[in-house]
Amino acid sequence: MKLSSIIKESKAIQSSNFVKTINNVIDLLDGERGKTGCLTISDHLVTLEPSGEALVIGDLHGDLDSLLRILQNSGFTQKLAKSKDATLIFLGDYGDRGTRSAEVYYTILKLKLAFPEQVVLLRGNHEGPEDLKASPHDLPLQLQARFKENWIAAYSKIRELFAYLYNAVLVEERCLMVHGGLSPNINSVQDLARAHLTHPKQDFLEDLLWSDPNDMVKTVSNSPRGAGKFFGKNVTENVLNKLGVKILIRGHEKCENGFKFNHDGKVLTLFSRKGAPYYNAYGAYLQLPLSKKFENTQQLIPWIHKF
Ligand SMILES: [Mn+2]
Repeated sequence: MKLSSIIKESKAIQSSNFVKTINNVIDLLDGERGKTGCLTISDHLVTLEPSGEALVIGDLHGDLDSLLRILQNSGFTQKLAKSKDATLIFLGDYGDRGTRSAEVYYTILKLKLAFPEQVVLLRGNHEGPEDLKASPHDLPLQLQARFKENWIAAYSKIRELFAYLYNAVLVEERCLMVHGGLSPNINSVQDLARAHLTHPKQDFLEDLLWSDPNDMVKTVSNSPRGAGKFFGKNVTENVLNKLGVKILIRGHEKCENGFKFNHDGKVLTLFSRKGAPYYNAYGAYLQLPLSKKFENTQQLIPWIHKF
């Protein structure tokens, strides 16, 4: 697998091959059950063995250059090829806003196909269910400009893919990773694993994809996003406790420095893209040693890389 050829391919790909690639990933995700390499899959929850290293990448929103830079700077595609306990985790929000949405989707899907047991694709709110569409959602326009009259096939196939993406990653006794945030009534790992099945009766999926930590909120309050909630430190402590983990790693919010802490360091936010329309000064990603136990995300500073 050569990263530079995938990137080159992603810029030249036709609608039919784009659709074929998505189909291959849907088949792959549909068949993932139980133990597969270092991953254990139950419904839409991935549990990771606490060994080796994970590269964690936050929101990309159509920023292909940052994705390429992160993979090159970290040397992680070589690590994936060399060692089975290297895991690449994306926190969701691959498309919309940036101009290279199709290319970003294509690249992450090719990485999943190249290293099926080592790549985890989480679901972001921009990959949400039909009744919770993010706005503005310019992916359809980008696909139209890109694939002309064949754009509808590409768009309906990628919407089909969204329903197969994972809700959360759990590293036992260590950390939880989701795109957005926590739901106050989550009691068990099954609530995470089955959130897409209990939606919309329960608000678990909505909160995992949409919610934001807030330091001024005690429990929960309404979110200006129109979906999800603001959740307070009490919710973070309660839910992490119930899941038997110490810290939460998530994306979803623009960070001026590429990352930020909330809830006295119990929550780390990563934002891994730059440029329009956010214009944050830095993007950031995390290279996490999975065996180490961290009580607080501020202890992760040596493993957070800014660019
Ligand atoms: Mn988001």
